[in-house]
Amino acid sequence: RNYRSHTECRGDINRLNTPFLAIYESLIPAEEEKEKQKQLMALLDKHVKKEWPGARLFLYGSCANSFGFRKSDIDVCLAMGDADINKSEILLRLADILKSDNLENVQALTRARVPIVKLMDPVTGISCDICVNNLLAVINTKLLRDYSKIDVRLRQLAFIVKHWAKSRGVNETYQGTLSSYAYVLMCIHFLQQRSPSILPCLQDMEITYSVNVDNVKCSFFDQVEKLQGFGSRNGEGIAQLVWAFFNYWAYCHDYANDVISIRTGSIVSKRAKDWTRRIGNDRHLICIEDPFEVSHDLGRVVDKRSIRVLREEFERAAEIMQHDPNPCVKLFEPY
Ligand code: 3AT
Ligand code: MG
Repeated sequence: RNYRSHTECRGDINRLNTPFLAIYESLIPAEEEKEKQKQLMALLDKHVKKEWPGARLFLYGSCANSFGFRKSDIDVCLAMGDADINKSEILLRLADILKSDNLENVQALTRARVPIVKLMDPVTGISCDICVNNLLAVINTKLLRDYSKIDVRLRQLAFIVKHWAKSRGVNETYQGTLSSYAYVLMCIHFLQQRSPSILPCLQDMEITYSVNVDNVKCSFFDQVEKLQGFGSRNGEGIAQLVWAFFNYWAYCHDYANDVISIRTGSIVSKRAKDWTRRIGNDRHLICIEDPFEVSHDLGRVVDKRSIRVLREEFERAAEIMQHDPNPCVKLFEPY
């Protein structure tokens, strides 16, 4: 490789806080979007309750974890209580019910990896995907949202990183790059590791919230209002953090041996998880442990070709952050 780690950041880094914050502000959704989401949820809830009185609807994913851009689609989970159901049957029935209201493009995709009903609501203009009993996603959505309430720099960093990943074409799991969920975990891990740390490890504190989902125990500290000011001993601004984030993934992360783990608030070894060998399609070329499904590596979609693309993009971003006079333009240039 041509470049080495920059142990020292450029001297004018804090000059870049203002333009990065302006980008962040331009991406966050307006308040009225929340109202429209509620309106659509109320409509869906009415139909669902009529057919299945014991069922419940939850928002999950970026529309509920606080890391969603403006005008995003919403992800909804239909929780049926009973685990022993035929998902395809439920989805087909749900699609029939919703077609009879004036919702548009209602389609049941029962053969997808995560089977869903898709639809568009012409009144609010919102598109939505509804899945069945995907409760771990509802819980990991809460964990991410709770982290975002502790220090605003997480939300700022994750928006910049997601915006970069979408602009550079490295937010496409079907092409072997990483999901938005994986990028947010990378940001949480990174802020846990700053010194002094900007985020705590909620799964390593007193348990105030605990649920069992699909035989996985999900428990953590969720009284995050008590953690206001946790990161205030660390005075780093958003530009410094963006610089350090890319510097870490370009030059400091040990891809051969390390797994990042927000569950432990630290690094665990690939060897301890037995993620050293390729098994089937799982290659473990970049390792990001799911906080609840600990045998899941969010990096498992990454292959020999896409790991190169990813690492080259991390290096490009790190170089821009170190040297470019106007990084806020260059960083997000379409690929
Ligand atoms: P976008 O803003 O839509 O890019 P998102 O947060 O909605 O980001 P996804 O659409 O990729 O992210 O995923 C929706 C949610 O599904 C996010 C997370 O709660 C859950 N999820 C996604 N991938 C995984 C995974 N591999 N393991 C567990 N949960 C996941
Ligand atoms: Mg989404």
